[in-house]
Amino acid sequence: MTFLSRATLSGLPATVETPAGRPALKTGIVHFGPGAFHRAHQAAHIDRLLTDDPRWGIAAVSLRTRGTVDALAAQDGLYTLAIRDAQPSLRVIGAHSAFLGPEDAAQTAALLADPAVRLVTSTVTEKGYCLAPDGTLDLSHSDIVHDLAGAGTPRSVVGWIVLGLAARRAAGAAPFTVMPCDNLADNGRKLHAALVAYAGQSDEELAAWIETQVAVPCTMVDSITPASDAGFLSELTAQLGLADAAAVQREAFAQWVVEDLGIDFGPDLKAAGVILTSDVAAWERAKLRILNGAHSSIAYLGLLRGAASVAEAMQDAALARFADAMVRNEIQPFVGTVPGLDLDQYRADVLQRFRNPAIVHRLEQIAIDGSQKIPYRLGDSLAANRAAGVLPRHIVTATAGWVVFLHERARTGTPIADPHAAVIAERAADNDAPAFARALAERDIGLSRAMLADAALMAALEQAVQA
Ligand code: CS2
Repeated sequence: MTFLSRATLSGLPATVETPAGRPALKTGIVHFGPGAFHRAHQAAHIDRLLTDDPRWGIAAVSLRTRGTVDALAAQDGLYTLAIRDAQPSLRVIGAHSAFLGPEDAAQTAALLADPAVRLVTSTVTEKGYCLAPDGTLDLSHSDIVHDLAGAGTPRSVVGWIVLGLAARRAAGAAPFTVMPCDNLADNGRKLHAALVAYAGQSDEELAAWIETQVAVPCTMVDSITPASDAGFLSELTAQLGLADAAAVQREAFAQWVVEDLGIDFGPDLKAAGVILTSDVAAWERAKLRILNGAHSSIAYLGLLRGAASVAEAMQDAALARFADAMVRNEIQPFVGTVPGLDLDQYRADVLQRFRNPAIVHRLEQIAIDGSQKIPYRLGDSLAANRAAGVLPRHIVTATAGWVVFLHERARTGTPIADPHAAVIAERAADNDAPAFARALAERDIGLSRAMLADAALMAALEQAVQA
């Protein structure tokens, strides 16, 4: 089987856009977590800059497994981005300049210390930041405990970034900018505080330097990117006439909003298609609560109703109506205004994107790591409603959907993909579903302990779980 590489690039069908003829890349960005979302989103943006300005190649660093970086390296960093939408297209991305796995710690450290690297970005999922339920660094997290002990190379992205920043400071060099690109509200603020807290455990001066000298903008990232499953890869092989082990697929829509801190990020992000705004929080709120809130609701309720993909769940008229009513009546009123965004239109567009027939986005993929997602996606809207004295029945039902989903999985011995899976299974075994909901809240797992003091809310949740 022939794979995509620089040598085979010219054999691709003429309809495929390629970076052929591009000058050799230098590394100006280090990225932790080169999964499908990064390759389909950030790398596709940065790729647009590189023909004219090859300084901003991305070093892909994978902290857990080598699979992706090896596949990328074997293909000279080239891979296909398949746009699956009303107007499908194929484009080869060539934005990566280095491929580093867990064993390549020395090279990763050297790049972080190199002043040519201006930006350190991450897509490590919500749980990758090792935060406690209150959003601060979880100092009892096993990776953080390991990294703070200082024996061996860091396991956490927080540990790695602080290591890199410490090297910059020791050399009297300017810091790099840190840019988290995961679906957490206030992601920049939270990561910045986590870096300061981590550094402060051993070096107060470094912590103060990170606090005052390092920029960590908040970001909002958006593009529906289903996992690259075997079906997609084999279909693509037929289209390309060769194999591509690092290919990704996504919808046409892609948005990357970055907090405008009035600083030079290095690469010209605006030219890469990034929206720079001082009000990223409003964009984040709209996206996390409307898109991701509806996504997770549809995932859990859809799975309980026997659907497998988002598009299939949207064919379930009752579920589609539920999602629309929840967003319209219970989420949108508490999002606030987003300059330049019409929320009614946004809701309609998002639900339309969910119906994209060209994409098979498995509900199981979205259902992963619910304890890390529910607080931002549904919990914040729930709290906003309660603060206004409203009991939002749809959000309560969607939250109950998550609880019942977990309870059923645990009861039938089906594996649960969640960092709290062990406790979840244990609590589910000992309790009926309503008591299980309470047990989750008591432990701040997905639900918040504060909910327990809200008798009307707990009664509604227990009732919804029962139903
Ligand atoms: C999804 C998101 O997997 C999930 O949890 O809700 O990855 C979603 O597809 C993206 O945030 C869309 O931008």
